Amino acid sequence: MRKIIVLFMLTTFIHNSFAQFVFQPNYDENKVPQFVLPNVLETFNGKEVKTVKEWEDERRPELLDFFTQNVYGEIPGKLAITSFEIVEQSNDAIEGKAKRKQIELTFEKNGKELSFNVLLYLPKNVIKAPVFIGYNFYGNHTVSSDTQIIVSDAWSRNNDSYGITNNQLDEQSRGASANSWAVEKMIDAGFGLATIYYGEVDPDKNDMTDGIHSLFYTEGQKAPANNEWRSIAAWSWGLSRALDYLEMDADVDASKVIVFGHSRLGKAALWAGVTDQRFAAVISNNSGCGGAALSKRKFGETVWRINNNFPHWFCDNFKRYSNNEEQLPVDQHALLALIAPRPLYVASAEDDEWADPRGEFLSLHYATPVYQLYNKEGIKNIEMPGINQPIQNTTAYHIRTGKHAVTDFDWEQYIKWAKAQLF
Ligand code: GTR
Repeated sequence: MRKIIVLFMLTTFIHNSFAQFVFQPNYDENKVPQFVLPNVLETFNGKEVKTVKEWEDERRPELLDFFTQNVYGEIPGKLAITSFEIVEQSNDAIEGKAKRKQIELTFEKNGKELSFNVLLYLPKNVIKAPVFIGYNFYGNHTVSSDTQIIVSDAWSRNNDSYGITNNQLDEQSRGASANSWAVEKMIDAGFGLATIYYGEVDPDKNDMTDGIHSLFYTEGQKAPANNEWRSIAAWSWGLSRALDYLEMDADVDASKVIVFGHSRLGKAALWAGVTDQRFAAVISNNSGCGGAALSKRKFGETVWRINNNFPHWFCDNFKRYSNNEEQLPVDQHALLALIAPRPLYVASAEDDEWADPRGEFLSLHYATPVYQLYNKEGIKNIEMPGINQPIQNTTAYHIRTGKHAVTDFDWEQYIKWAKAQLF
């Protein structure tokens, strides 16, 4: 038996190393394969969709079902907030311009329990504030040097530059990602910020026994079924539950909550925006493969590579499309179209080839016909705009100079666009 296991592990290792070698990422536009992009306005049965009603009654549900069953995974039930507690609050945050609240949301099911914390900053001079909501990668205390932010004790990925070596967060990383969170700019513009450490909802590792999934398990179950959620859908679920809380907070205008995410958390933000239409607008920052980028271009990160490197992100059924993008009856432009008619911003970075900026742009371009059904202005031009030259309609796009990150430039655009779209 042992020999068989060793042999199996050895073959898997050789197979994976071989595949990593053979399937080198492509960064050459001339080597992008020819592909047919499914028409967002034609049903799987070939029926042309001409009205909002046909879109909402026929096409939208079948696309949503496809992405649920084959890409992000279905949530095997419902789970509302069992209780919440404002564990800390102050009227004197961000140079006295903001209120701060830290709210612990608790969920109970099948005798198990999970809690996660929302850090909320709200402008003091606004009665009911619109709010940007998004996850952070290394704990709420990293988004600002504010000494009152509680440090999470949840598992974290290690990161040398943050001084995280034993999967534990601590004081050392307080404020370490403040550059990615323009909190003061948001407050000055009249917006609040809600942020959550994603590791409290589901630790980002290939282990489906920790995090929120386990609350739904039947006895002895260790992993979700092939069509069920893994980490990305779990993170999206958490955003919706945080919105449930925001709906109860009298200081928040819950009809103006903009869901934001960077990279893997941009994938989660898009899926949250698709599955929960209460989010008033959606922002995808450098979300790449499995986010805004078209999979069929196979540029930079591919479906095979993402499923191989992060087997816990998408549902198991998505693995059928590893190195098999041709068989996908959808592409990510259809995911973006599911957000219509709500405002949607897709942003790329020039040096972030791994996330395929052109694929992100084209995806938004090809989602435009659905926005047009609602008489909303999408992105008609098939040519990408110049670097640092945002196009801001109901759908918006920019590609800025620099690398895979969230910068002040990005936030300045998001704030300006959100103001124009929501007020
Ligand atoms: C990369 C991954 C991307 C993106 C990124 C991130 O390793 O390949 O899909 O999600 O991580 O989240 O920073």
